[in-house]
Amino acid sequence: MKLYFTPGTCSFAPHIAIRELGLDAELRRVRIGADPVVVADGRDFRQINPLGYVPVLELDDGRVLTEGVAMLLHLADLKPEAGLAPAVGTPERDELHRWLNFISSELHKTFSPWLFHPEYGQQAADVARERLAKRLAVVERHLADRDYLLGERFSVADAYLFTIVDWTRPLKIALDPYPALAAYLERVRARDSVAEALRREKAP
Ligand SMILES: N[C@@H](CCC(=O)N[C@@H](CS)C(=O)NCC(=O)O)C(=O)O
Repeated sequence: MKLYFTPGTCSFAPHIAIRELGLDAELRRVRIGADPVVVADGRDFRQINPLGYVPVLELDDGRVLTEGVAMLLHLADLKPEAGLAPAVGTPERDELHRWLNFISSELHKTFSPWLFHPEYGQQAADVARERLAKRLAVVERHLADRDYLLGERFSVADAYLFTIVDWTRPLKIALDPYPALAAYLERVRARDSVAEALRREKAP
């Protein structure tokens, strides 16, 4: 399989999942923006994803999967024994879906684009920061008495939450009001999968 990625973006979430599962994946770096291109060959990335978004996962059967959440579930289900997603039909699986959707619609799309695109203006950024604070407080309360979103065990929702909430660093959003979340980020950052994914994304 091939993962189209851009360092520092949401494509880091499926990359963490790939490393957690020890899967063999070819990495294809993309330069996103107005004219997104696949760095290696200069191909117009919109031929692969018309919206120009990373991540994209090209599967071995030739299918092209867009949407990070779909990728995370696909990857986790390749190796159910790794426990990155609870079994279908269980209450824990419902929790996983709930968190993946929350991260995608309430966190990811509040950070991005509103806090990464100055052209939307200061008012949009202020509103986004306010909305984000309420949503981070929800996560903070949830993590107060558990190590990971689903409890004891790391799941693909953690790969996604870590990736998105770590954007607080470049955006200089202080985590003082969220001590459990801050500790959680360091817990996830310490995982071998995260270090390995970072190392590979930095490789030339
Ligand atoms: N709905 C997509 C959104 C992906 C997305 O927002 N990707 C960002 C990086 S985090 C991107 O590629 N942005 C490029 C752009 O806005 O032109 C998903 O969840 O996979």
